[in-house]
Formats: sequence, structure tokens, C-alpha cells
Amino acid sequence: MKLLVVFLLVGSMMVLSEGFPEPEPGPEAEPTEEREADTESANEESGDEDEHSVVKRATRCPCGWRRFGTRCLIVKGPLKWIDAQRRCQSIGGNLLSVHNAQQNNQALSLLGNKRTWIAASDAQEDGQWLNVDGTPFNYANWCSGEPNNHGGRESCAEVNFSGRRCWNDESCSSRLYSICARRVNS
Ligand SMILES: [Ca+2]
Ligand SMILES: [Ca+2]
Repeated sequence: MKLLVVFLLVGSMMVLSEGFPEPEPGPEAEPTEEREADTESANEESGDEDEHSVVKRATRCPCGWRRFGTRCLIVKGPLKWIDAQRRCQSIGGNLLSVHNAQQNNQALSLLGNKRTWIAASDAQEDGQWLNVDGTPFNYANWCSGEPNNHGGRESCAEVNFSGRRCWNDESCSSRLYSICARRVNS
């Protein structure tokens, strides 16, 4: 019996001296967060919105925003263009950049008859339009005769101008409604 006890003691000491077995992977190694598929019309839009869109951890927009594809849109009250952009940034977005007719129509569906700022500006150089969110300026729906840079000082783009609901370049200090956009769940 004593022999058995000694054997067990020696055996357990050997185990201890060999160190502990390799630890199991920590709980952080295996993210178990459920990733919902972004099924609803996520691929409607063309490839101009590829950056970051692979991260689709959920499919919801914040309260008050309307979802169109991978973007959430919200309309805000009248401000100068620069203040409108700052407000959009303060709520996690930018002024809406419009890249095709479908996106233009989506925006118009929210606007009623409100004249509304979007992301486009040629403030750096007249006639050289850029989107303030950094996306390419690759679509426009200018009204006939626009952009006319009226008075030599129109550097910001509005949608929903005139009864034809087309685009106009306007003085950036005019106080128009604005439409902000952000990524779904970004
Ligand atoms: Ca201009
Ligand atoms: Ca104009």
C-alpha cells in the first residue's frame, strides 16, 4: 500500500514538473457573434460603393433613418451647406453623394418639395465637382442651363430644384434642407 502511495506521489510530481497542458484557446479566439446576411437589396447598387461594404454585421439603420441598400438616409432642416455637412458628420454620416438615377430617385422620395443640399461642391475650382464624402463625382442630374455659377459664386449642389426636381448649383450660404447618408450599422 505504501508503495502505491509513493508511486502516486512520484507520478503526480512528474506531471507537475512537465507543466500544465496546453491551454485551450481563450474565449476571445472564436467570435461567436452572429453575422446576419445583408440580404435585402444589398446588391442593388452598383460597385461604386464597395469600400467597407463587406462588413455587414447587421442590417439596421439608426432610429429615424431610412434604409436604401447599404446606406441609411435622413433629411434635416435648413442650414448653410458647410453647416449641413458638419451636422451630417456629427451623426455619423456625410451629405449624400448621388451616383446614379436610382439613388437620385431614392433621395427625391424623401424630400417632398424641399430644396436640399447633397455632397457635391465645386468650391475648390469652378466646374470641378467633388463629393465631400470622397466618392467620385460620376453622376449628375443638372437642370437645363445648370450649373450656371450664377453671380460667379455658386459652388454647392442642390437636388429637387424647380418643378422638374433636377439639380442646381447654388450659393453655399443659402439655407436649404439637407440629406445625410451613412452606412448601415456603421
Ligand atoms: Ca461653381
Ligand atoms: Ca445655379
